[in-house]
Amino acid sequence: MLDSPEIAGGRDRMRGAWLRSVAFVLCAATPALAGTLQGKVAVLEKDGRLAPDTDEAVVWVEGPKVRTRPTGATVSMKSKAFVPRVTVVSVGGRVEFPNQDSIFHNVFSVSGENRFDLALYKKPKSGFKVFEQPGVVRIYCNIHPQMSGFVLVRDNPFWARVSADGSFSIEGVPGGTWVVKAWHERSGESAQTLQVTEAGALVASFSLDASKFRRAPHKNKFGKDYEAGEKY
Ligand SMILES: [Cu+2]
Repeated sequence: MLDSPEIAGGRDRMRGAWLRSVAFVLCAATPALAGTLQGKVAVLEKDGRLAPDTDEAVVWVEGPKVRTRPTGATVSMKSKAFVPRVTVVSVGGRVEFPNQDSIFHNVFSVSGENRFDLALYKKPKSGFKVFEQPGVVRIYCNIHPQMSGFVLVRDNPFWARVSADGSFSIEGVPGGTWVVKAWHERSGESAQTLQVTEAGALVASFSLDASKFRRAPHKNKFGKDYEAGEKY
């Protein structure tokens, strides 16, 4: 016997309700546990003054194994400076280094496994480096000792630039016990343990001491002192 259209329709509605309830139970059994980490970073100079370049601080969460598609970035060499001075990319991220000056620059780094040397070129040429290791990469120019910058390479998407007012927010931090770090060029890193045990808001605030920072001369790519006077 064939069902009447009314009975068949009622059965479909019941099946739909049943599937929805199963879906609800599955979601409840495996909640997407993730927290939003928010906080403030105070970069303190001598006399407790707040640093004017607080927005060059970065906060990141170490530990979660979550890879994303590599993100790239551009760091220009302009008016004998790296612009921007601080850049964050993911592992596998490609950073372009266009020279926008009419003089030669030679960007290089001797930071561990992220070391590289793009040799000499000037406007309009560019070079690039793909960063494969997480870490803080210090970049210099082999011609101009005053040129310095940083590329921070992260192996998960849980990082944030700090705003000018010191605030930051990192969404979707997975459940677990992690190390959260705040970094600024003149203070180095500060670490805290972060436990994400339930979805919702997490708070971490950092006070970074930049008061003892002294700008010291660094070596060129050969590990030697820079010669006085610029050759290019
Ligand atoms: Cu240079």
